Amino acid sequence: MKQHELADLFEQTADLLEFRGENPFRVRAYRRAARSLEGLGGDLAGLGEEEIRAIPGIGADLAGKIAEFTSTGKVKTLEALRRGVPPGVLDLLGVPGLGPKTVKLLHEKLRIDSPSKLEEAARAGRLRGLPGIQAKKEARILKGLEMAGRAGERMHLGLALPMALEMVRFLQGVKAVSRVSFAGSLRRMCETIGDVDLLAASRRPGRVMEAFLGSAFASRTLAAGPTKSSIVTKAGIQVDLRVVAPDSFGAALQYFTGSKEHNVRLRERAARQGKKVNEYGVFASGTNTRLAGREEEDVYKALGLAWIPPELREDHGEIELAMRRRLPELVEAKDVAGDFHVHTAWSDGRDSLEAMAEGGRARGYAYMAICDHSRSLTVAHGLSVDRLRSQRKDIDAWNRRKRGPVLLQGGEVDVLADGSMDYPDDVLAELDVVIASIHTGFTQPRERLTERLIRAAEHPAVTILGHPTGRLLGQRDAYDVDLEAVLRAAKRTGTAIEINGSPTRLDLSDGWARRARELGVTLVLSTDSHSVDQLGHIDFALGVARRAGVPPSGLLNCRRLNALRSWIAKKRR
Ligand code: DGT
Ligand code: CA
Ligand code: CA
Ligand code: ZN
Repeated sequence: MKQHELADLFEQTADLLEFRGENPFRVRAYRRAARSLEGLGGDLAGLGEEEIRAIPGIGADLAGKIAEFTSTGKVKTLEALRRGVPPGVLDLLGVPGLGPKTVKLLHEKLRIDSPSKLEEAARAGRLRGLPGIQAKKEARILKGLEMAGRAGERMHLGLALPMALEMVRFLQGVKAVSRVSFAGSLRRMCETIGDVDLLAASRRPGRVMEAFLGSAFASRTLAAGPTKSSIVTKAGIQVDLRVVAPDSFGAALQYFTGSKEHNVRLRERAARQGKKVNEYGVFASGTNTRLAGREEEDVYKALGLAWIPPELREDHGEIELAMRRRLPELVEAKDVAGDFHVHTAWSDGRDSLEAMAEGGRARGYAYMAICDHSRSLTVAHGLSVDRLRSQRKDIDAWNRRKRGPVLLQGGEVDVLADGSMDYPDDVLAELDVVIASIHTGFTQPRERLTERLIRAAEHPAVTILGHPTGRLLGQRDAYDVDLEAVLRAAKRTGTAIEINGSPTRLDLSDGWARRARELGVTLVLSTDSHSVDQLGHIDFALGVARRAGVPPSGLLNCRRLNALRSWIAKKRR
């Protein structure tokens, strides 16, 4: 199955030859060979010299290079060609939408030899006026650069998880596949993901690879081997697929879920017990007898451990806890009785209050708090006191229909610059739930911001502090606040702290959620939904809570409605 790798190599060779202005016939020969190889079923390694020569577009010269590649994994003359151009030019050739002719032109006319220089020139408008480059082409180049830049960045769960699930479903439909899972940082529900790791069990790995590489997901092949391949999707996301024998599936799933640090600890433990763990199974070191491998549970059991949920596998003491059978009871999706922090079209949500309620109903929620923005947040159509009271009528009307979920009227009420709330106390008292959030004035000094949040926590009507650090993953850091002091204030005042499940926030982070738990602060999972589909973001909040070791008893969402109401009332008394 090396032909995909080889096809990419030939394709790159054609680009390099074209960049150097070499004979167009040679360029075309490489491109044609690359296309033939891509279209080839079966395994190249099994073919003899004669059969290789019979492939359309492969002459004696290229057949020799293929033979060299299958035996040594590289082609010397092509490597030399690559070494002959500045490394930045190779990067330029990899920018989506930028062909070798344009790269050559840019290099000759403007001495551009790296993506960063190209971006600079494009932004300064220096590309225009080159033959064939107008505003439209310039915009396309900038877009391509942006995509190329993103390829190296970490992505958030909202992008990675739906895509991985789609690929898992696709692989489940492949006949040769018996089991599929995603692994790696995604299975551990890390807040950002470097690449997506997929694992499949099959007795015919070649078939699986063929289906995967030929699927609509793969826009570019990075590596193609008999049991391991890597592709890049159109969105620039790298996906690794490994195929293992069914009786190694559990061991491989354990191995490729990581984290690396967790696996190192596990191997150390195994060594002390005279055992060996790898992606094929657990073995007795002396005799090489296989002790486990088919199921992940068995792998842990063979080492005298309880199965450890993937979210805890970060070498934060979980192996010790598994040994003593003291792992925390982690919250599960079924424990979540409702969502807080749900926006509707009354403020800046996309969907109507009724649609959001129906969405909660479809999720089987017992209750849901509608928390639209407060009056000063005009950019988000924050509700005036009058509109807030009109909304109450809609909420009452829904509740009279006696269709679940019970709606609570809440508000996401802005904490103003001085720490006071954006509605008067008598209005706050009318609300069933109050989330206090900061949306303006992030740049206040640390003491002011900390004071501001503590003052909000001290307000008797405030139930929850919303997205407490204001961070936006990859865009905006947490604001400068003494979170430890805020958490202590939350504990002291009986205020809950939100774990905001919006994949661009995940605010609290897992580390701070763990700290909140240690301090005995009650946490709340919420989605900050602005549309029905975003109600699904509860899974990401769940991921944070599980990584933080939070049990159902630590969450406001896992209480029955009556218990919830009395918890809220207690602070208000
Ligand atoms: P990422 O992709 O940066 O978000 O993080 P991971 O954890 O998904 O890392 P990745 O994709 O490089 O590898 C997936 C898993 O494979 C990793 O969590 C543990 C396992 N793994 C990878 N390389 C090694 C290694 O050198 N030693 C061990 N023990 N495990 C490894
Ligand atoms: Ca990964
Ligand atoms: Ca990987
Ligand atoms: Zn908000």
